[in-house]
Amino acid sequence: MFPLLYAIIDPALIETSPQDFAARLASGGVELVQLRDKRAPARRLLEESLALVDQFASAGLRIIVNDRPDIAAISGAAGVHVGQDDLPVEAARAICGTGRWVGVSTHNLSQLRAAAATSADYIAVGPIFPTATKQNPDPVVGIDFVREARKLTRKPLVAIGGITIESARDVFLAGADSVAVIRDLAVAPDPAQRAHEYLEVARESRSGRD
Ligand code: TZP
Ligand code: MG
Repeated sequence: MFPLLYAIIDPALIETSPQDFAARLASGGVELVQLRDKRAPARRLLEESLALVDQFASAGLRIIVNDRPDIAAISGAAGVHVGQDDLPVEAARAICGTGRWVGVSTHNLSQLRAAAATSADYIAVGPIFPTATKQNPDPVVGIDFVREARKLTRKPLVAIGGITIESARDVFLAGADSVAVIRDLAVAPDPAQRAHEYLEVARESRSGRD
């Protein structure tokens, strides 16, 4: 089963190091983490990714690198996440191989259909709600988009954008396999506890759904 919570670490939003934050998330039950550092030059991103992979890969935490298939592969990460302006899925696949995940972001139905026809291991859809985390976000797609997306693909669907612990249940009920969360984890007084709450909500809502 695809991990129910996809925690994204943006070093600009946290006060501790990415490793420290990842450790807290892992203690809350998180199995999938993305390193999303838009400010880091390639070398620093590589160092950050290597540090996370070295510390957590043996503990069963999958580290996904945002934007950069080369850095994902070189650092031994579990995968890469690409957007519509990054390398296309099959180009990322050529670098990362089949042993790593390649995930892709989509923001409308035509992008979703195109992504469904690729080798992507999962498809992200959003922004579901308004978000201040992403610069120049695409238009909000709403929860109904998750329902539409669910009809179009059997690939794991990850909902992203403005998701909070209060809204997560409805997102799962609409058909998401996982929720990707940045800010609501970063600002939580206890990120481990918040992660645990997401996993509880996910299990409850999905058991009512299936
Ligand atoms: N892609 C679509 S919305 C978004 C990304 C990377 C940001 C999500 O961050 P948050 O803080 O969970 O709204
Ligand atoms: Mg990107």
